[in-house]
Amino acid sequence: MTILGIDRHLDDTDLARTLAVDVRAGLTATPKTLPPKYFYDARGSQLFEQITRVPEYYPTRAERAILTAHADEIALLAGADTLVELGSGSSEKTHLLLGGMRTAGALRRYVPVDVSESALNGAVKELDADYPELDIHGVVADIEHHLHLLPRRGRRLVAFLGGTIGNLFPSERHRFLADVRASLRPGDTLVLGTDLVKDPRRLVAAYDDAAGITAEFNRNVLHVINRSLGADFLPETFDHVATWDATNEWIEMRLRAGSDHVVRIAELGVTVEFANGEEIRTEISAKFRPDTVASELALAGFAVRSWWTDPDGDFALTLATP
Ligand code: AVJ
Repeated sequence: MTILGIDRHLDDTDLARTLAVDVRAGLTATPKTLPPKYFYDARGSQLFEQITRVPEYYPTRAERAILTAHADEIALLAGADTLVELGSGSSEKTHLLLGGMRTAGALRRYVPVDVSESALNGAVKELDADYPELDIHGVVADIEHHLHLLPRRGRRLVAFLGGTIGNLFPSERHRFLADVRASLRPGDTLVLGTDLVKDPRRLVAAYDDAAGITAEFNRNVLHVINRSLGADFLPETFDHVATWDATNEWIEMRLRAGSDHVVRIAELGVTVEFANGEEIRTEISAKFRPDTVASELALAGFAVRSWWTDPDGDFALTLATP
């Protein structure tokens, strides 16, 4: 493995500034909201790893099953020598894709893209011994803003896995897919992971596990705001709420205040009033139908080449080309 270095399009000051802007906007709005991207500090990332192992949270296992069965086929169809991974989460999935690309004979380069440099370093370390032939070119970037800055070398397979696209609202999703499309050239390929609509009881359980890990993950965003912006939230006084919105076909996570109270956010010079029972929306996680995945990709200028689900039909991977 050769580490080619890291491109930084974002630093801690940028992150602190966007957090401040987003928190001010979200907590002074009615109803109150917070963006899901701030769950993932070191503790939040650890809690998410734990979520992927609770019995109720099927998406990670389902996506892994698809990759285990079809990574070689995906690699052959893509014919890529470069894997670009947007939000380079778990190295295990990366491993399956890189393995497929190696079997296909073309593997040269891995480009993990993440807002967190420590997440990038983690991803690189995990792959160290296994892929001596690999050049690694890390990119610290916000995938909602910096897609045009991605390295252009090689024939690329761009992976956006985990169902994270479901965290975007439909209009944001369209813009994101159109931006990905604009950043690709002929010969490049997108592989997109999407969670699928299913029995609402299973969906709600996946976002409200009995062990309470998702609840703690949800409250973690308040710990992040306390630490980063000098706020005095009492996270444990907020209840975790997960509901299925049948109209929009998304899971909504919220935090519900347990009393009338006021929170001070020192670094914003802001106080926020909560009524007992008032909720902050912290995440949507949209679920898809096979035909909506295809039509949204088509609307963004992609042609769908192939798609796969796990044996239970819970999750889908779609291969699309510009
Ligand atoms: C990592 C964004 C795909 O939406 O299912 C897990 C995050 N939130 N449990 C998802 C999450 C609550 C997860 N993604």
